[in-house]
Amino acid sequence: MPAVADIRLKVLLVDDQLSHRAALGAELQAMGHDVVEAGNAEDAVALFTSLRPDAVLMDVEMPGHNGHWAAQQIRRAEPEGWTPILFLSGRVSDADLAEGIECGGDDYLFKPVSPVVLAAKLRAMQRLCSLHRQLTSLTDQLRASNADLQIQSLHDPLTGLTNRRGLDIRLDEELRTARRERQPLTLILCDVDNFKAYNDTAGHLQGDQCLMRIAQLLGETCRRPRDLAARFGGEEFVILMPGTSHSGAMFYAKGLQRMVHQLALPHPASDGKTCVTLSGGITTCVPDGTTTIESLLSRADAALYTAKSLGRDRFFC
Ligand code: GH3
Ligand code: MG
Ligand code: MG
Ligand code: MG
Ligand code: MG
Repeated sequence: MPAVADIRLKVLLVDDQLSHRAALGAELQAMGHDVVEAGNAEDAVALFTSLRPDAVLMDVEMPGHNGHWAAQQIRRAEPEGWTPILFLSGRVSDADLAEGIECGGDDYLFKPVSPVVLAAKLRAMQRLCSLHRQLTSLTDQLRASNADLQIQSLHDPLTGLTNRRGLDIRLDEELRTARRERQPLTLILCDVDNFKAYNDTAGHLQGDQCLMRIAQLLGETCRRPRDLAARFGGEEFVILMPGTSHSGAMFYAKGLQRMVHQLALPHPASDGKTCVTLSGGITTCVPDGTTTIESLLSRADAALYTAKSLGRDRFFC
């Protein structure tokens, strides 16, 4: 535990009586703290918001709003944070103390307070404050790493594309939307042709590079915000295009085939071709109550099978 007494605090000192503020302010400064003074509850809240002190020493009885009100405003002003509020009051009954704590105070001291007690109480608050800061920073780290994990769990590490899990989630959403809005939905299942032979001749690492280039291209072709390129598994990819009709899908596929040709990734063992090619199965429909993710994928898979049977390097629907 660090020597918390050495930490210099910015203390907001709230009291309607100038003489109290002067005496307490001098004591706090003698302890090495910086002091900001407010003479009423409204000023206290305004100063708290603009100066963000490390601790608040708060009188209860003041003209206008009282210290309880100010404490409540301060708590509201920092829903995530926590600044220690110590009441220092001439109202010294048990009920007064209980009410002060109830209103958001962390401690309740009776006037007059000795400098020794005040210093000790502030030290206790510093300790809690530093624990609170540690907790906040741990919570922030946890939130950030959860967000990272969330992204990782929905993406494929090799290509960076959405993975099968992410695809399932999006497909489910887009299927519902298309059904509700009676809009067409296009799904294309793409498969790299003769990829086993590619791996066998060029090697698995080169195979990975090839998949990355294809994935990059697929990602680039999905220009509209709701289009999605996903790695379905192995050398298979899915393109999901909400709002795209049959003719739009065919137009896209032609363009994609041309771009894969332009990539001109040398394929040492493709039957009849010198470069890597893609085959694809396209399905477009306005989904109804019977359309499911499985039925869409199964239709695209059947079309892909036909594209392969017809000689590969083509898209079929
Ligand atoms: P077809 O034209 O009929 O699709 O033939 P194919 O050889 O592409 O299909 P097959 O299913 O026989 O082989 C797919 C190959 O893809 C086999 C597998 O090792 C390879 N593969 C799957 N995932 C990866 C990967 O992440 N990296 C590499 N390098 N290869 C992969
Ligand atoms: Mg007062
Ligand atoms: Mg395959
Ligand atoms: Mg293949
Ligand atoms: Mg195969």
